[in-house]
Amino acid sequence: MGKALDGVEILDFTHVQSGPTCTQLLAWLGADVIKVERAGEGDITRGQLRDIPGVDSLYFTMLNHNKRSITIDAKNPKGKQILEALVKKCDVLVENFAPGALDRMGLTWEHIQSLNPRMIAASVKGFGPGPYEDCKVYENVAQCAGGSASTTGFDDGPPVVTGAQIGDSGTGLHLALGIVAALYQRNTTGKGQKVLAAMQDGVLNLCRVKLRDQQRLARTGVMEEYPQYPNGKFGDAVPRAGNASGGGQPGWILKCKGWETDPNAYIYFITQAPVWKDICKVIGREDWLTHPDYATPKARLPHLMDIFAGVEEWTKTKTKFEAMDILNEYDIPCGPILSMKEIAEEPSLRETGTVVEVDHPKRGKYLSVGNPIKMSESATEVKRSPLLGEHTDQVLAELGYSAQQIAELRSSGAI
Ligand code: CAO
Repeated sequence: MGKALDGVEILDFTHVQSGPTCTQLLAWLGADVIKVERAGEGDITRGQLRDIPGVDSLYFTMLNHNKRSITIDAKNPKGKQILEALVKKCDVLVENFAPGALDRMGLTWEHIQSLNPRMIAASVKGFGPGPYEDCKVYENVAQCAGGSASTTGFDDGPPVVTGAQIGDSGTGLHLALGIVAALYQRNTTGKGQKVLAAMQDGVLNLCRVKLRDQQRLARTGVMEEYPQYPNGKFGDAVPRAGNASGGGQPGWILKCKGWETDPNAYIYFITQAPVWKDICKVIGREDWLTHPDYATPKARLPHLMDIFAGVEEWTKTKTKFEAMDILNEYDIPCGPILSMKEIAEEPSLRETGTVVEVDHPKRGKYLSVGNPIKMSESATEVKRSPLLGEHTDQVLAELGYSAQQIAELRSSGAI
């Protein structure tokens, strides 16, 4: 079976997490992704957080599947020639260097266009144009600048960053969509274009509901589904909402049986209005059905924390999985707090290819997250990440370099 992006060639100048997430997705969709790295060291993540001495880290292997690796010194004149040959041949250049680094390599947008007017040049940067455009940015900086940290955590504590890599992987995902759209537009215009995904923008896009709430707060001074209502105080900015749902259906994280010793014995419980009767029945609080403080969604809003405390009396008597089974019988929305260990061991995720076991020549078998996007006519086969420079000779041969020329390039330090 063919792949959606068969025939698309990507010059992958990405490193660390945001850019590699993007090009890995494109590779999974069928693009030929040629990752350019510096000889000797390569992508810095190859050596970061290593669990096996001398072996590419899981950080690197889990972000660089299905790619080829070529080493080029982009600052060596002969290395530059190879890069330019790749720019002429490829459809897309993806990079996430610090601002200005690509220009300093000589690959300005004007030069790229002169070499290949069909080239799509896609970048992740920390910030878009503006006061911080020259800043280097990592994940948590983006979470803080994009509105996530100020709205995450509890009201009585400091801002908190989330474990989901919304700044890096989230922005890589945004960039991939931009690239695919630019490829589609090129079908009619015949021209490439620049695609920019700034991490601050990507995080803010994922925090869209909080900008919604900012405006609600400005208008009404209160948000009734937030835990600050009715007894706490609202200031002039969206507060941290703990585990409140963020939507129209109030929810909270509740303890389950075993919570005293298991840090993940919890369930997310949503008091969806249409199943309120069933909730009361299941937890043995049918008195709530006629109680004026609990009978309607509006009446319940000032009492949400009492309600969750009441439901928790019930969830504490069940394991999170027992509670799930019972609640699902009544279509009561809920979700177990799953640990990474539980996720790694979950058979259904293995069956769908969401969690995959990959074999690597140096590290042996390891687990990775497969392609979360499932396409009926473009199935993803997860292939191990390349060793540093594993495909240098192959890619150069495809560009027309002879074995002798490749040997000369190697001895000159260009590759
Ligand atoms: N040959 C020669 N030089 C190379 C090269 C190659 N193959 N690959 C990279 N380089 C050079 C670059 O040209 C640059 O050199 P100059 O600064 O002298 O022009 C240098 O390596 C370092 O690049 P960098 O500044 O991007 O790397 P850094 O480690 O200092 O910064 C990061 C890393 C992530 C902070 C920065 O790249 C950045 O802000 N990127 C944009 C935002 C982003 O993607 N952040 C998320 C990263 S994932 O958490």
